[in-house]
Amino acid sequence: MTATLPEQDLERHFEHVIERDQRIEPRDWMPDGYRKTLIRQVAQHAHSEIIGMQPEANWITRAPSLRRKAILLAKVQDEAGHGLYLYSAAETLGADRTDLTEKLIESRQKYSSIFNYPTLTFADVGVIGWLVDGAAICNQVPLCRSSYGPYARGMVRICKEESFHQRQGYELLMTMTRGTDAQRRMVQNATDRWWWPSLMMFGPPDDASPNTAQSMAWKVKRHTNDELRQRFVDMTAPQAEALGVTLPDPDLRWNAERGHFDFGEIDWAEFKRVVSGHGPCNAQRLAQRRRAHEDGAWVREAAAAHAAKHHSRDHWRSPT
Ligand code: BYC
Repeated sequence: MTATLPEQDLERHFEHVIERDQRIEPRDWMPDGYRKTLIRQVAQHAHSEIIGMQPEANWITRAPSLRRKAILLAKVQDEAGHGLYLYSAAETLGADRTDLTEKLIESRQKYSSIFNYPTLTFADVGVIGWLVDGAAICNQVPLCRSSYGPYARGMVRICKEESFHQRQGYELLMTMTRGTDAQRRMVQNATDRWWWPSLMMFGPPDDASPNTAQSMAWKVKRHTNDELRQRFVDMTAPQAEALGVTLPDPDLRWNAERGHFDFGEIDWAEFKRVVSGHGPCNAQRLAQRRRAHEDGAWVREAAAAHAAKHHSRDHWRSPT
């Protein structure tokens, strides 16, 4: 739809597309707020994928076998790919990737709280696959129906890969829980440390979530933070039982009346601390990202010089 129509017609068309569950595409007119909220969410999501490579990459050099190393390398590489699709989706909204990267390394844009916790043993690799990728799937499958076309389409492939990641985590944990007592203790210890931060991935409770109502109205988000958190608990509690690990919540129990698991109070003060830059690994994660960016400067310069050379060659070759 061209931008020569009066603004109210464009807005009516936009609302009609949303109402009919169709997709907004990059060239369509969209309200500034819609564009802004998408850039915010997609950029944060992209940053999370890129920073999210670090906790697990910590174990690549110390994986216990060649097989586990190959699996972990492939998984971490997938996360890099997800980051790139998402930065590309943000670019279709007019964002500039260099600018987004700068905002991340200057702490002017967020990334997921979950990646500010340390990975202390190899069991953390399995628990991240099971819980963190499991939470990511719960949150991201509905985003395949997000109203913005490039984001929704990107999420389809990302979710396929995330569900593969979740299964690899679960498989690693099944192997470890069938192993020695020491291995079972490692799995339980990692579960104790990652459970509550995984619940925080879904964001603040609905009554403290400033963006949910508008994002739901625009169908950028399809469910509220609390709905998805509940879905995750319901999915994960039986998996914990099957694995033989205990989730560290004395209030976790099946509520037949609600048809859901009840669970305990989340420590929102901890969430706020981590999101505001004061978690156990925030400084380390950003320093590492900054270093990687600086070390990669020569690659970006070489790529730009190469592109410029080809551009000028193509220019001289083009027919007059
Ligand atoms: N950490 O109004 P709200 C992954 C921020 S998975 C940090 O509810 P919204 C991966 C929020 O941005 C992780 N910040 O916001 C998995 C907002 O701040 P601003 C990434 C958080 O957007 C495995 C403020 O708090 N997944 O990548 O409606 C391996 C108020 O929140 C968090 C995604 O990004 C948090 N946990 O809902 C490797 C999925 N929660 O911007 C990688 C896409 C909230 O107003 N994103 N905040 O300053 C979403 O679905 C939504 O953006 C959220 C938040 C549910 C996360």
